Amino acid sequence: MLTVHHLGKSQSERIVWLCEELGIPYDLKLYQRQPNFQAPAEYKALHPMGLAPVITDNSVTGGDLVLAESGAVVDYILGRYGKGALRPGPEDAAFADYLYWFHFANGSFQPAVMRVLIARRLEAPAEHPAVQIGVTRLGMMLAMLDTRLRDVPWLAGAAFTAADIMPVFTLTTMRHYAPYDLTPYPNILAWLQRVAARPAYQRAMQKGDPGMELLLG
Ligand SMILES: N[C@@H](CCC(=O)N[C@@H](CS)C(=O)NCC(=O)O)C(=O)O
Repeated sequence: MLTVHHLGKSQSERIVWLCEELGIPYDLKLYQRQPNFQAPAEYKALHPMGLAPVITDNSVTGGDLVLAESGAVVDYILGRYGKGALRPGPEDAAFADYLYWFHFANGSFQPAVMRVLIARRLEAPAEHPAVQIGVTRLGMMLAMLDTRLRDVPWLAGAAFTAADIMPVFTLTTMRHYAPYDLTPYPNILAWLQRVAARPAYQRAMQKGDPGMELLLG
C-alpha cells in the first residue's frame, strides 16, 4: 500500500491532491508542525532529509520504498499508479509545456518565494540588492504565470495535468508564511478558482488540512 505522510500546511498537500485526482487507494498519515515550524521527530525519522513530502510504499518488490522530494514523488506515483493520467507523453504537443511548468514550480518559483520569506524574517532592508533581486524575480515569475494562464486554461495547455498541481502550494498555503498579493494577476486568480472547483482538490484539502483557510484569492 502507498502511504502519504502529510505534514500539515506543507508541500505534501500536492501528494494528497494527486492521489485524490487519480482516485487510487492510499493511506494518509497526518503530522503537525512543531512550534518552530519544523516537522516532528517522527517525520524527520522517515527520510534523511526529514522534509515533506515523504511517501512509503510496501507494494514494491525488494523491500519498502521511502521516497521524498515533491517532483520525484509525483513522477513516481504517476508512473507506478497513474495509468497515463495527468501527464502528456513525449508525442503529445503539450509535452514540453508540461515539463516546463512542472519543473518551474519547485525549480524556480518556490525558491523565489522562500528567498523573499527569508529576507523578511532577517528584516533585510528593502534596498539590499539580494532583496531587490528576489522581489523583482518573484514579480517576473508571477507575470509570466499570469500571461500563460491568459492564453490557456491549464499550465500544460487544454488539459489539467500534474503541472497544475505542482505550483498551487506556493500560490496558496505558502502565503500563510510569506504573504504576497495576487490581485495584479487576474489570470492566476481565475485558474485558482478552477483549481478550487475540482472535487479532488477539495477532498485533499479537507483530509490533509481540515480547517485551514485556503488562500485562493
Ligand atoms: N524541495 C522539497 C522541499 C521540501 C520542504 O522544504 N518541505 C517543508 C514543508 S513545505 C518541510 O518539510 N518543512 C519542515 C521542516 O523544515 O522541518 C520538496 O519539494 O520535497
